[in-house]
Amino acid sequence: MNKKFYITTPIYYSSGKPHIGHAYTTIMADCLSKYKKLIGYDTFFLTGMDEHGQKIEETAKKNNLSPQEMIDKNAMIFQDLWKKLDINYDIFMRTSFDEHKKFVQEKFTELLNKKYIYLGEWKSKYCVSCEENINSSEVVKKDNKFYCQFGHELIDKNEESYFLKVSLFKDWIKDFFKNKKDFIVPQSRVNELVNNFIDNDFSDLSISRISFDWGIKINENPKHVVYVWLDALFNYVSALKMKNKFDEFWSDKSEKVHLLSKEITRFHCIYWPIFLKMLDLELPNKIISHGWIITKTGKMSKSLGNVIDPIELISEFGTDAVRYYFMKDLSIEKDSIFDKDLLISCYNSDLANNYGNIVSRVSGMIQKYRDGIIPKFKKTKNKLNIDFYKRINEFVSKVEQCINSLNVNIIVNHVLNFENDINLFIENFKPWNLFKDGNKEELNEFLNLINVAAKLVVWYLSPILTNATKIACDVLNFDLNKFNYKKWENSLKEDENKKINPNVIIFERIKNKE
Ligand code: ME8
Repeated sequence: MNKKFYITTPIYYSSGKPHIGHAYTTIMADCLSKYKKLIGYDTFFLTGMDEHGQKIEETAKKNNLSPQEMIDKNAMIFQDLWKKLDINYDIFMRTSFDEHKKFVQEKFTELLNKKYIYLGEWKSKYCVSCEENINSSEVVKKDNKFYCQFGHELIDKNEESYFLKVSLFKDWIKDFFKNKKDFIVPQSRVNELVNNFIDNDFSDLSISRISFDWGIKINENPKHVVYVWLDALFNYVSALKMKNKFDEFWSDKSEKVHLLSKEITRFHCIYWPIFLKMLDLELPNKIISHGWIITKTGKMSKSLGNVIDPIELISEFGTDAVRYYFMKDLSIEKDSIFDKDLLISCYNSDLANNYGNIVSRVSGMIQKYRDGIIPKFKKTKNKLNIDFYKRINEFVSKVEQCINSLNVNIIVNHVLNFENDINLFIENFKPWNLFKDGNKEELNEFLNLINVAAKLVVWYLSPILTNATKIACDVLNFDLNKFNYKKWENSLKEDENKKINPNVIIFERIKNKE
């Protein structure tokens, strides 16, 4: 039986259009899902929309739409972007699905029956934009008004509410973090969570609202709707139930990973494990909390007018360039500045000069020296060939380790080093001299080796470069699905007498505008 891998993005708020931050997380989840598939895992990839709550209700009203009209419209806009970015999710989850609503209601009842829920009075400073209570230590006061750390104005809440007894689990969650060191990536976020939230006023969580009704009604008391974060987090499990994949992908045998950025780490790392623990459900294995994409003028925000539209980027540079740049240049650990000039130089150096050039050189040399036919494979004693043989083995031996690190930066660097070594091998081997001297056997072996090396590059970047892969496979006459990277040596024999096609330019260099 294949190993299982479940990856999720956050389900995005349905109150606005997607921007490059949403695109970044979703591309990363898509690549990780495709990488795991590449090494033989069964995968399930979830993305979707968070469609309830006060923010959605208020935004719809401002736009003269009903909440349902707005969420339907925005779900289509997000799905359209994912199509343009070649995102292959297994479910586009929406919290307005009836199955999800029923699931949340059932879990609420279960928590009520287990006596983890009580009715009380909720008094708090609340951020509607973040849909979050703000602790007194985090409130920013300015001109007698109160704001959250992101500059959203806070409102005073004072209403009847159900509470979840999360405070009972304070020691449990701290121990959990202590014992499971690799739960949160990067680990530097753990101290932040413990100091800012767990050791600082960790009180029971208000989990219902009565001041608006765009949410999931609580069966036992329908004037209350479920707090949007409780509703939203449950989607990760309700979606699997909907698709009959729960036993397969939420079991202790499955690797379950949530991908998100740092501002919502608290909900995923503290509250979500506590909800699951209360319900005796499996916990996720890992939360990857990446940094933010910011611009040269700071964090993206509508009011600053510096929001970058992913659709414009795709139409300017193409899907592959956007996917590759995001995966190579943006970091999980820290915030990264999005910069078009960096995208262009990354495109030119890595995609046009390296990837495209390797496919082109291999095809060109096989055309020139062997009329486009891959020669018979025979081992010789040529030292450069022997060393390169070892280099391929070294590359292949680290593939699984790199993919299992779940860090696409590491994966890309691994292939970049290999690409550099392919180019170096060609420069050192000087096939043009052997061709002139008529040294057939060593030249043939060289052509066999660079053909398989190019195939490995194309194979290894196929989860990121969804369009270029098709073109490169066409040029190299390469069927990705039949390729077994661990048995790469077999293809030296299998490819004998195969016809390589003339090269086409996969990535045209972009000229800098200046
Ligand atoms: O928080 N840089 O939804 P959301 C990198 N509905 N990633 C960014 C980003 C940026 N500048 N901006 C957004 C919500 N993201 C909730 C989630 S999950 C049960 C509920 C990405 O629409 C990043 O993944 O505000 C971040 O965590 C997410 O979008 C927030 O999306």
